[in-house]
Amino acid sequence: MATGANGTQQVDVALVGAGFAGLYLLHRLRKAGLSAVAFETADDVGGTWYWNRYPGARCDIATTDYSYTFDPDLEAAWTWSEKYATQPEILSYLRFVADRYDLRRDIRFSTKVTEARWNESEERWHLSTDNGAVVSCRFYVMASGCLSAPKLPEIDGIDAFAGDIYFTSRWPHDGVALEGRRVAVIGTGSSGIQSIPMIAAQAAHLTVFQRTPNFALPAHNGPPLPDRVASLEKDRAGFREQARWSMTGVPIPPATDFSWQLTDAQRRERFEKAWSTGDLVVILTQLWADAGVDVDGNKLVADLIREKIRTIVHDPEVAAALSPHDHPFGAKRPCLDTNYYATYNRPNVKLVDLRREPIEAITPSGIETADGKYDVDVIVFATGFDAMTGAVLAVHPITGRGGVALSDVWAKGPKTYLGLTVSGFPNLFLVTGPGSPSVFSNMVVSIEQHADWIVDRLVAMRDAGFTTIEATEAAQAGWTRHLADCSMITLHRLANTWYTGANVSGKAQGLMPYPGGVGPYRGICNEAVTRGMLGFKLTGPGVAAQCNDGEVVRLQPDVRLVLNTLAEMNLPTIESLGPDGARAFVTQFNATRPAGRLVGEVVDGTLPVPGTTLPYRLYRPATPGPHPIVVYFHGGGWVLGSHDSDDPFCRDLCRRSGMIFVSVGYRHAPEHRFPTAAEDGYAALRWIADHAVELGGRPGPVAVAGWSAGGNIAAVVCQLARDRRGPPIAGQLLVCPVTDSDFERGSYRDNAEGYFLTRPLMHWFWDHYCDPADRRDPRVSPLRGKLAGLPPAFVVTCEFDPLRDEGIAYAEALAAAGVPAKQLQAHGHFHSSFPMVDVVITGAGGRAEMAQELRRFAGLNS
Ligand code: NA7
Repeated sequence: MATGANGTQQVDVALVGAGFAGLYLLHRLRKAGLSAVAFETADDVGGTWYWNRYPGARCDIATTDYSYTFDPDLEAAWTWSEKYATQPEILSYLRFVADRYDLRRDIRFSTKVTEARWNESEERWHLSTDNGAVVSCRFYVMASGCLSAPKLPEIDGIDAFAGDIYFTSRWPHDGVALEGRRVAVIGTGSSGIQSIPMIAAQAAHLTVFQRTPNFALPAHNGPPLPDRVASLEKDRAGFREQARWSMTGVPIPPATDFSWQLTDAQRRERFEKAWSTGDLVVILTQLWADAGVDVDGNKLVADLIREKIRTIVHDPEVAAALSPHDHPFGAKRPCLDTNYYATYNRPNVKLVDLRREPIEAITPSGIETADGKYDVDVIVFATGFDAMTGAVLAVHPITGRGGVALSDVWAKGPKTYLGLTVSGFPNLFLVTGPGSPSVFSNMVVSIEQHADWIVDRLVAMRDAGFTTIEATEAAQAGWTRHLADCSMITLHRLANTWYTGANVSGKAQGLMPYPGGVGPYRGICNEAVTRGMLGFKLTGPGVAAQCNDGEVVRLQPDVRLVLNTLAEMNLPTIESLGPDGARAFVTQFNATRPAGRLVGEVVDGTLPVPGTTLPYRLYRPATPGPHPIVVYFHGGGWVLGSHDSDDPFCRDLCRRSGMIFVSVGYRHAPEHRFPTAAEDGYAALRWIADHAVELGGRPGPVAVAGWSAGGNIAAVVCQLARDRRGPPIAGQLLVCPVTDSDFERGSYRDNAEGYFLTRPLMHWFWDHYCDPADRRDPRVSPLRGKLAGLPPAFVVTCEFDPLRDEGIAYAEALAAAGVPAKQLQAHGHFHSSFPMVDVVITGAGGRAEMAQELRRFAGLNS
């Protein structure tokens, strides 16, 4: 650290905050030989644990996991007294860490940075403060937390109140005497739910003003759980490494069974076990795999929690008011409590439901609602924070390149690259910023990951002679899109919460934390580095500038996971297995999938076609019939597949569309070459259409659908039905169809390798099915057929699929021929995305669109 001629303090790195993030950063920077200073408005370390001193404040991630992991000696030197430590104990821990590593000497306490400005010519940040010297730093790091800017309560008349007002987020250090007093608490998030039982035990009377009920689970606090401590102590390094690559930052592998694979009794048993465990990560991830991603799977959990609330709370009206119905469980931060619901059985506690009687004003004597007047001596606001962006923007104005303000760049919502950097703001880093897992994770694990990533970059830059680093616009735009893709997996989009900015009036709305998981996110951050600092521009005096522009993730998040898993399995190529080997592989692969979701009825049967009979599987919706029929053709390159392989897809579309699906087991190549599959398909279509009523379906035109080679057959049978006078077809759903035998389209080149369906595999399929001389026949290349007069079409293509361009070409050619043809060009998806129903969750929107189009074909209301 140096002082310049004008009294300016010169450092390599300045940072804001002396909580978990700031302390670890200081330690790492010092070890890396970088000079650093941290600014902290408080007069001591602790960050969120310095300020949030309200009664009952505790962590809600178990202390075995809510600890630094960077130094095993530190872990050995500290023992937590409880499973969930109190605020004073966590604050003691952070003081212990600050002392142990002698960090205080680099912290300027009671100092607020009032402005940060990037100086273009010096390529340094200039910081003004309200206490002491101006600072010039090469790098500036916001370690200001996610929940550090309290939200204003937005209620009229606060100043008029004659009693005492307290905020949970700014609780007085010497406590508040509540004995004998009438207290109001406004807010029932974590802070309210933790403090209400404690306040109720002290106050003469407590009135809780609840706007939105929240899900809370008993913490069952006590000593640290012996089995967790034992598994940590058995293999500390392994335990920590597992946490770093887990989804939540806590090494508990998520459940893999889906709710529909479990009986009511099994689900209840799992729930009771989780309830008695008292662990948010357990209840959020251990019940069934669809609890966090599917509204039906989620409702099963929510119903069980609401049942618990009814059991605990004696007054049914109060229980009903405490039961959340407006958001899926987990979409809003659930809380861990100690006696929260039971507190409402106390005679001195009253719940006011603000949905029924909104607050009108605060008066000198208390709170007035639409229905009544509540006189109190004390009002406690547990009204939350301007989360994530607020924690950065509220600190001070930050002005980047060209005098641009971060508040302007983020006016319509935060934009970051990796949640770590912002384009236009060189050498600025955010720790657990918007766009990173942050509050969706064990914060300590995410903080350590960010601090390590930042310091490692600074060291690498120093070694290479670079002095500036800046995210590119393209990388940032790609990350913003990836974040939006990820947000489609979870149910967070269905709730108004501080995760989405909905709790602050006028704030831009959108999911801010990264919901793609801690481990996958860590992999992506590492990948940006190993791919040559992808998405960053680096410059320095005397070295050539480096800019490896691009997007680090272009695939949908779950597609990325699937492809990475497949790549790690190092499987032989399908074409190397021979047809029988490939079929055995597909069968074995399918056996590992979860059973498909329930539909009304599944019937296996056979149907006659010239020369043989074919198997079929019929899926009937659970709703009253008769239902319109969809004739479905499975994928598998005319060589592989069966109604088993596409079973989850058929079930999903049957449920969503409310239509009968009849999946046809047409004959395969190479035993039955072209045109057997097409002719089987046509004959089966004819038979199904003729027997619609016997099959329990609605008479009249059927629709056809198919995926991949099945999409090819579906397209072909539409042409045959037109030319052979029937049967009438209501519409065709073609999902990633083969439509042509031209292997030179761009998508064949772009996606030749790496996306499971490869160019060599497509050649192998074609060679087995069809002689080169026959490949221009419209019965295998429908794009080369006559297209006028065909039924309306919905053509779905995927970005990372060799077949993408021929699908698009078919849709365009249909439209040009006057056929109503709609398209879904699914970005970030691969050839198998849509049939992988329970794995590629991001395909759900596309599947919903397909079902809607099928209903439209059938003339059903959408
Ligand atoms: P939260 O979770 O944002 O909770 C704030 C609560 O205050 C919530 O129930 C709000 O209701 C309520 N609130 C906010 N403004 C008002 C007004 N104007 N009138 C009535 N009620 C209001 O903050 P916490 O401090 O409890 O917890 C933050 C995080 O810290 C927590 O999730 C953990 O991660 C730790 P709303 O839901 O907006 O209707």
